[in-house]
Amino acid sequence: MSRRVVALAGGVGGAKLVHGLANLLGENLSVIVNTGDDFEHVGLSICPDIDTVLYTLGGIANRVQGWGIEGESWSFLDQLGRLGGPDWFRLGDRDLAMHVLRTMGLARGERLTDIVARFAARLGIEAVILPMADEPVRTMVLSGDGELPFQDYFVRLRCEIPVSGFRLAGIEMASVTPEILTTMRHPDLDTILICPSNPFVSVEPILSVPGMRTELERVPVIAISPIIAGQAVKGPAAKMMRELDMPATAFAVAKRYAGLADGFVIDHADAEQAPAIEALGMKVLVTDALMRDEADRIRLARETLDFARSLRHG
Ligand code: FO1
Repeated sequence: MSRRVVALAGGVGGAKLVHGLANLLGENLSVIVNTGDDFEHVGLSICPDIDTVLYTLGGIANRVQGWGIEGESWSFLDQLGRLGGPDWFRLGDRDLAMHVLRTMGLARGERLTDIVARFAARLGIEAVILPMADEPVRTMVLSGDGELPFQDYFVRLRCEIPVSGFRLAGIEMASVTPEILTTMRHPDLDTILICPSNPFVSVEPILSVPGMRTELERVPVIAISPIIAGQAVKGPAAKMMRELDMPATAFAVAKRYAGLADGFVIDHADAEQAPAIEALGMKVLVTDALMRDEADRIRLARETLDFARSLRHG
């Protein structure tokens, strides 16, 4: 029997586990990707998390920075800066092709879902990659008296300002796509995974799409902690937790997923938190949750799928 798996993912951290899962599951993997990080920049529609997943599964990602394309050149960006344009967001020459084609497709009235499916096919990707919604949703970062778009916070300001909350602009107009509904209701779907992505700005936008949460009630949901030993594996998750008056722990992440996740995966470094997480009503898998290389990605993916199977049978 072919078991189908859905993964909810943000950018770099999520894409690593997705890569491991894709190795094991091929076309039986569907990935629902955050679009809250998307923005319009120099006239182009940029979808950073979708592109990170596309480049990673397409085998062309820059492994060191986690986003963008390996062996990229920067002539466009250099000239943009020389002419006084905004060069704080680094658009590589090859990466530009994706943004240009996507912008053209959206301008023609195509759905983001269809555009992404075409890119995935062109890159030889077997897994199904689904934007969380076709309508634009934009994560706004609240700080002090104001708010600013996510990429301004993340890239331009290097996460240096303290956050006090988030607003998902446009979320009330967003809806679960027909492709996501079909995927979530597939009779062979047996596990939904929440990747080790930022719980506030990667996972929360996906869960906030109206109608999404009820689609997560049919099969076991397993979340993998993005926090190991009090630190985010990647990005500002731990810093955000502290600024939001939460301890930066795997347990605090598990608490956010209480009532939603049936299982939670943590690192050996956080093993002492397992009983408290189990008291939230989840089973816990303690393992090596850090993905240093491709072998780790596949190992963690396999262990997580085995864990999911044990929950169904046990
Ligand atoms: N991240 C950066 O830290 N600096 C950049 O200049 C940058 C450019 C960029 C261009 C295209 C793209 O698809 C992603 C890019 N990212 C960049 C990554 C992105 O901002 C973040 O990884 C995600 O939004 C967070 O998940």
